[in-house]
Amino acid sequence: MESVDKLREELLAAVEAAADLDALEQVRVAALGKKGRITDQMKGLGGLDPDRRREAGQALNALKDAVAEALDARKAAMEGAALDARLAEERIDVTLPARPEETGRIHPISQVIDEIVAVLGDMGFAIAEGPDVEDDWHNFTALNIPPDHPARQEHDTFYLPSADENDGEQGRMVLRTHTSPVQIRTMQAGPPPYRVIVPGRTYRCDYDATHSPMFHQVEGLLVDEKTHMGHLKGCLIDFCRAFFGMDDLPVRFRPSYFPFTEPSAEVDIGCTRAGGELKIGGGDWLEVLGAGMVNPNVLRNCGVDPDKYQGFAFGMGVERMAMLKYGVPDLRTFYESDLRWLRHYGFAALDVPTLTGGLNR
Ligand code: 2NL
Repeated sequence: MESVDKLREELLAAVEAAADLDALEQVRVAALGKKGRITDQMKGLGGLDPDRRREAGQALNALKDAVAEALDARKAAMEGAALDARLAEERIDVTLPARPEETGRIHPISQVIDEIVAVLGDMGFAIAEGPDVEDDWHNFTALNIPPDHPARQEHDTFYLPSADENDGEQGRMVLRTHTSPVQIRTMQAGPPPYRVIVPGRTYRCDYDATHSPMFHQVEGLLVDEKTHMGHLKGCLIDFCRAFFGMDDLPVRFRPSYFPFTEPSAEVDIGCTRAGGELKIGGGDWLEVLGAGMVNPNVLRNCGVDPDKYQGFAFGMGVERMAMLKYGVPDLRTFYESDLRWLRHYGFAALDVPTLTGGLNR
């Protein structure tokens, strides 16, 4: 039999000398494998007399344990070093600005929603969202829209098939015709104050140069104990001037009617019409928003006490705002997925919307 001490020295040296995990595995096989040096020695034990056998057996077992332990330690060290190297190699600076996307464009509808949200978000409004498929109660009844209102007729509203299983407690299911049901749900969910804006898709059965069956709105709702028409005016004047990027943009409020607000107003901004062209700013008027003080019936429908709380609401069409701000002449082109159109009217990705938006880039 070889000297156990000599073998130990030799094998431990080989473990230390192994340069990588493959080399280490070769050392393991050569020592502890089926035909390994230690295994060979173990097989030789049978030919010894009992006293020698016990002594040599113990020595070989101790050697086996020592070599196995050295192999484990060396493997752990190698793996630790490999991980350290990878961590050093793959370190990334997450504070670096992202590289601008060269080819993709942001659709003007997305851009304009981002810009509207940036202005109103800066004023303290939070974003609320809700389902596109609504029930009759949230879309109409809660909003003080009477059963015979023209908007409820088949030709304006997309009704879901009137199978009984589609008609909940709250009436037939519809594709929401405005984003107002989300404000209704916000009010139902807890007590005032409310300061929310609701961007989202809306649907009406209508299709021509200025109407698309699917379009986008942003609505807003602010309800507190002493909110009044002055707040509505200040908020929407500031909004129009920030969104269109014009500090002295004329803004006027014209009396109007909505079932869900009382009093109601249409908001016009100054514009100039010259030779078929429309420019923002000037002495002519252009309608951009609808607004009003929330009708007490609507508050009551949502469990809010109209003797304690009052507030204002407003709504705007995103397509219309985009057409006005960026000079898109035909609404239908928003949904044609024409890449040449998108390259022309689209926006660079990561062009973070500022309060004045994309015009001043
Ligand atoms: C428009 C006019 C408006 C509202 C929307 C609203 C919502 C609730 C209560 C009261 Cl929950 N009002 N929304 C109010 C006035 C006008 O939209 O021209 N939209 C495109």
